[in-house]
Amino acid sequence: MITKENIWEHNFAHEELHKRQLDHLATSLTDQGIVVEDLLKKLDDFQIAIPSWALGTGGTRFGRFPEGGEPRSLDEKIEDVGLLHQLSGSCNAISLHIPWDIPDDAQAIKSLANSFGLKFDAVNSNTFQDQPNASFSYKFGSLCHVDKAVREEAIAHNKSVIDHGVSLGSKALTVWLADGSNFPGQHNFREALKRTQESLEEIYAYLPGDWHMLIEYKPYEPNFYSMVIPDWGTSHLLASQLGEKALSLVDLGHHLPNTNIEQIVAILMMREKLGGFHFNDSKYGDDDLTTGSLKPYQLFLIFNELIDGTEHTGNPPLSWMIDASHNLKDPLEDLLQAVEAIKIAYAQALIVNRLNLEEAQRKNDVARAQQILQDAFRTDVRPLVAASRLRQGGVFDPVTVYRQLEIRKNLIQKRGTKTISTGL
Ligand code: PSV
Ligand code: MN
Ligand code: MN
Repeated sequence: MITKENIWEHNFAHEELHKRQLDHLATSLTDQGIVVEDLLKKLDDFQIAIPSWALGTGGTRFGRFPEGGEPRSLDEKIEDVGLLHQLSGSCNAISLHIPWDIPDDAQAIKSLANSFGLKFDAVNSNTFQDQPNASFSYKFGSLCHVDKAVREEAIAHNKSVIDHGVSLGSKALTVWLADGSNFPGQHNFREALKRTQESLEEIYAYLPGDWHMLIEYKPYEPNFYSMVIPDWGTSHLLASQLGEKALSLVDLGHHLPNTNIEQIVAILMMREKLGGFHFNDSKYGDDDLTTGSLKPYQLFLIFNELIDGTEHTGNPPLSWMIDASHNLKDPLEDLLQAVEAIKIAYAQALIVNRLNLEEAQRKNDVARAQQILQDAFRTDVRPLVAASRLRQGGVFDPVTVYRQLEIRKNLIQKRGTKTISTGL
């Protein structure tokens, strides 16, 4: 849908402007002793996975207002991620939810993805909904269920998700459990966690040698009195007991308001147990709004810890994914905005003067420490992010190109207005 000529024309038209902006920033960074080429290489390498369920219009339990042109199949979801990657140069992977996206012919799906330069990131299991033809219901839980037969069904499902992942070249299984209770007395907390641990052990034993299991936590929803894995401590406890292939996954929306997420990141990395991220933004809870739309400073502080942790701990490489819902905006525009926000926060954190920060911390110079962080945060690094995008074959201004080429209109013509996407 986007030709090389489209990209060339747009980039050519903005060449002068881009050069002027970049020169200005590069001069200022060089004056600070920063090697701009090193920064660009790090930005080039930073790739964010897109979940297969985020490409359609989202919704709430009150309603959904689809834009049209939504992908009707896994093939079309891959095409959409290919489009995002073509524009941004930063989305080289797709993350599947099974059974929403069962790859019937793994080889064909893999080669379609390859043709867009895409790989398969972590595969996600789903035991939070009953599946058609299932023998048992997850109404009262899955891996924690009191009935062994239900637990076995959920374990078998997770194993089959691993099998699908293996056939696609994925290297991680993400487990998010909706398991929990809605009323006091419903669960024996200790026993529910113990059963979950035992179920996870069986899934862990099935993991291929070079795989990771990423354990997500969430304080509430869909259960509102207790969740079996409510917080990073419980996730870390499970991951530690399981073994070195099990790691915790931080979804930015899965915290109670005002939680210090950057501190959680630092501690998990210190323990070498942080496995990945689900990016989104929120005001209240798991709002799943566009990353960086509400709390860009928090996002920057998180990246600041991620970089510090990468330099000072042996934490394994992380899996990055956007996990947001697009209720009002065109999902593809929203995802492009999220990718940009993530790369901006990363670039800002990369330019933090760490030697000066360490010195300020050693001397208890609180005001200077704050100043150092805010100097980086208040730097407009967008020209640097654009430069990296252009090096990756992307465009100067992704959303503008998306609009000028009327991509949504084309998608609606091709796919219709009434498509119903899988997912939430
Ligand atoms: C749950 O709220 C979650 O964040 C998990 O990552 C799920 O897999 C995803 O949303 C999609 O339902
Ligand atoms: Mn998530
Ligand atoms: Mn969530």
